[in-house]
Amino acid sequence: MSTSERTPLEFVKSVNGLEKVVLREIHGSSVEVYLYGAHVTSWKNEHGEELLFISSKEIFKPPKPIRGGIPICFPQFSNLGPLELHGFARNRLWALDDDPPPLPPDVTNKVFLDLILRSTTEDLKIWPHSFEYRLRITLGPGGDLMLTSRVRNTGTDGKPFTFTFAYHTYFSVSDISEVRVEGLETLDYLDNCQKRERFTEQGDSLTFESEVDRIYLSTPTKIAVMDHEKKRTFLIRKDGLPDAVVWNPWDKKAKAMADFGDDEYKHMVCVEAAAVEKPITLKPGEEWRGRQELSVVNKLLDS
Ligand code: TA6
Repeated sequence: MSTSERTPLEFVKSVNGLEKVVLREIHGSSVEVYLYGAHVTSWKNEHGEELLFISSKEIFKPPKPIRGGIPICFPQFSNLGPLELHGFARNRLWALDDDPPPLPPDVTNKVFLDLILRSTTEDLKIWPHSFEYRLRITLGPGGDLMLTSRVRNTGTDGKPFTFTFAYHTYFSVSDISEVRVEGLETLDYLDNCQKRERFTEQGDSLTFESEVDRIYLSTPTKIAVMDHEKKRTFLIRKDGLPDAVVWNPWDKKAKAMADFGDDEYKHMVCVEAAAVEKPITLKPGEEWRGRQELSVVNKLLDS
């Protein structure tokens, strides 16, 4: 069924003429998505409270990726390959996907948007693999936000390709010193602050007192981000994405980023559903799916 038949979507010309799509749910929650990067820049609950962080220094000027929201890191996470940091999907213009192949049935009153990115001649020069990347963004009846990615190898050269991936979600938090991440206890992680050396998480939960930039490996499918000051818990459920990246730049790195306020590190944390340690390989005609579901409750839950 086509996007236009199914969902009451609003198209808005935004900063610098960039187009964004607004999804609204009858109870009041909403999501905003830029076609530039298929980038979710806003997710609000039924009371209109913003749940994602966007930098006040963001200028929405391609080819710079948007700082905040949910950047899509594809086909490369970080600098783990020859491409620009986090790949190119986050700074390409995506198109509406009018006739996507069906996905497993959803609850009927969900609002969703289907976007597509195909490799262009220019992209093939820097990453010589033909692909079709379909992204469905769904706002559930309770205000839950689901992102489902389907990547297909459309190459005719008979060759497989390999990629790494992350939904680089920036959650909005009241004060980073009041935040705890649960679900990563006892797991191994690669520490980006220490040359990606491998460590084992020792704490009962992860708290923040300095820069954190870690790739937790083979994590459970459910992770909780608790904001003690707000008495709010974000729940991340993921599928097809074994790893989880946790990032807060802290003060020094925050000051070094032109598109990030000096004190904004206090009000964000990235917890990213990812496939990093074991890159995904697709043979011609094969498809990969990676799904993240975000929900929020206004109390402190156990993960
Ligand atoms: O996901 C964490 C990370 O890879 C960090 O190392 C940090 O550099 C961050 O992403 C932001 O990357 P960006 O390219 O958006 O500046």
